[in-house]
Amino acid sequence: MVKIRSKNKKIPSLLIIVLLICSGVSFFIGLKFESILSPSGKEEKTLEVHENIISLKRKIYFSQPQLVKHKGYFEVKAKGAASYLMDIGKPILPVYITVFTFPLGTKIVNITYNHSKVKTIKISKEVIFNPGFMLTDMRKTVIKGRKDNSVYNSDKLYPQKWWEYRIGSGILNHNQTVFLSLHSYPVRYSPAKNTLYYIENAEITIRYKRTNISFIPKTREYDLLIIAPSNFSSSLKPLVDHKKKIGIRSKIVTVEEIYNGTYFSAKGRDRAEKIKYFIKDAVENWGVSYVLLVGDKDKIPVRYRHIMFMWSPYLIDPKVTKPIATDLYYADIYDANGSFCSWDANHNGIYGEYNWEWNSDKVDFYPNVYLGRLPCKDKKEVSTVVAKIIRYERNTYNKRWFNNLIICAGDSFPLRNLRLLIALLLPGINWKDITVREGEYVGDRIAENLTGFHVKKLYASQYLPWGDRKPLTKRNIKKEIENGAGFVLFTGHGSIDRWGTYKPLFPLLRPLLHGYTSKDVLSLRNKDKLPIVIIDGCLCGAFDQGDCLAWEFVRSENGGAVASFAYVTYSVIHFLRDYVLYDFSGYIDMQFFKSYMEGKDVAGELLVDVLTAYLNNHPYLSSKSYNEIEGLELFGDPTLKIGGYPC
Ligand SMILES: [Ca+2]
Ligand SMILES: [Ca+2]
Repeated sequence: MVKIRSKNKKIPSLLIIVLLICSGVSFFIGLKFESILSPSGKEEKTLEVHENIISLKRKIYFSQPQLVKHKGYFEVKAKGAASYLMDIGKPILPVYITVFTFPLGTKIVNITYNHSKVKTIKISKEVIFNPGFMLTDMRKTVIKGRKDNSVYNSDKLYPQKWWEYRIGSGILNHNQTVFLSLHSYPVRYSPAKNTLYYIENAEITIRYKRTNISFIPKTREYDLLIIAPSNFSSSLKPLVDHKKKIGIRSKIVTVEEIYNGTYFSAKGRDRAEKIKYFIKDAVENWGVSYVLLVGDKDKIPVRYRHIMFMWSPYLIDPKVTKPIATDLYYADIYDANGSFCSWDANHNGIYGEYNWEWNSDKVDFYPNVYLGRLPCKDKKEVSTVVAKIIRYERNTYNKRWFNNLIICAGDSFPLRNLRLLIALLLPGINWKDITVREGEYVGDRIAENLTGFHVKKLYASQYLPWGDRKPLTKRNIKKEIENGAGFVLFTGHGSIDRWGTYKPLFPLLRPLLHGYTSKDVLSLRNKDKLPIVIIDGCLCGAFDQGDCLAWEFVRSENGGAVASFAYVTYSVIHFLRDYVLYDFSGYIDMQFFKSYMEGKDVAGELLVDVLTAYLNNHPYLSSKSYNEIEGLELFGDPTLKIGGYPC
């Protein structure tokens, strides 16, 4: 964002700053983090200040659409597009993203969007549609989506507008921030007229003003708020002392103190809401930006949100529409206006509704604090995890083993299913051209983009035990983790206590016979060579339903992990070639490593960066997207310095 000074109303009548940003990114051949995940395109920025209203102008340039022919369809690509419209059954079309940030308290007055002359291209084949996604629950695979004839038989333009925007409030570099994410659709499609309509540039003008509402804390007394039951306090003391030496000022507040109103008067309709109001008070009065919840669901309540997950004519499955736990509730404190975001906007006592018995609550989603949970059930677990965190931060720096990344992956959806699916849904398309081994595809893209790491690929497609890819066996996973690694990524399918994936063509879960389980984690003896574990797969973080795999890694006494990221809920992935990377868990896997490479090396900040990027970069949020956002949990200390501190 362009910073300007506007104190005492002595504002220059006209201030113009022009910036030129050129980001000529290569796309399509050699997919890079930058081209896949970043707002991009050539831009010009201008800032004008007049009276109390500030006008921010930005001109963005779009590439001409490129058509890639398949037998039956065209794919529409655009150089520099940050994302694609991926609505199920509807045409896949490029999206450009432009993100603006302002201090929270800013009021957006209006947004105008002036685009260049509309040009047309006649096309002889239809634009390819998104045939669906897969659920990464290992117990069942859901395929959804057919060509949406309400779009394909119509002469109306898809999408309906040239642009849309999303606004929310989150945290950026410890400051409460308004994110305004503007999504341009420079190519629109009329199927009945066989015509693409496109624009070459657009000038965006955002008019905004500062308000006198400040979100700067009254004091900067503490950095980290630790919320725990009172009997955990003594076990957490060593963590507070350790953090103090580093310069992170921590405060333990017990849930009893919150409910009793010891520090701030207790507000809220139930215990979870009281905790959330307390976090808000701690942010505003103490300057807290990190929050660590210590305790399982019986000790620190879990907020359940209500999303009709599979709301479609094709499938309504009660198992996936039950309320699902989310700790993002505690982190998303403010909406874009700076008001408390209760997650129950319609005040019916049911939180985070989305098409839930026809109701929906307006939820902001952007996290306003860096939050993690250690779902400990007793003091012993607290002591074990605290000791691991302290040893990790003291001993990991400059260790060679940290520079290893282990990627466990396979063909998340074996070809057996895909051939059938593609034959059914996309007649005329050569399946070999468009399907990939999802997990390994994502793993390879991460490996290509990551610098400074030695990547150990454990892939289900491998038979031979040499080369840079080794077979995905329990023995190899154990061996590599015990050799030491900074990160371990599992990408595939999951359930509460296990993760797994498939060999191409073989529907048997790998590693054999039942996937990688909690029992396998307990057998690890990697001691202080503790990785950060990222598990992409349904439910591996379902801490509300038992000892989930992600928590097993962290609470393990003889090794395991120092922190883990996993889904409390269901997760999905696309299966069309590079589109795997543009949404859902494929996007999130990539974004973890992109954010880390960009310097987000504190666990809670890494998670917030991933979630914020997801929200900024996805114009269309479906119930599936909400699962990705709300389901992603950090099991660990949000202030954890990844890679440790220099001694
Ligand atoms: Ca509600
Ligand atoms: Ca928020």
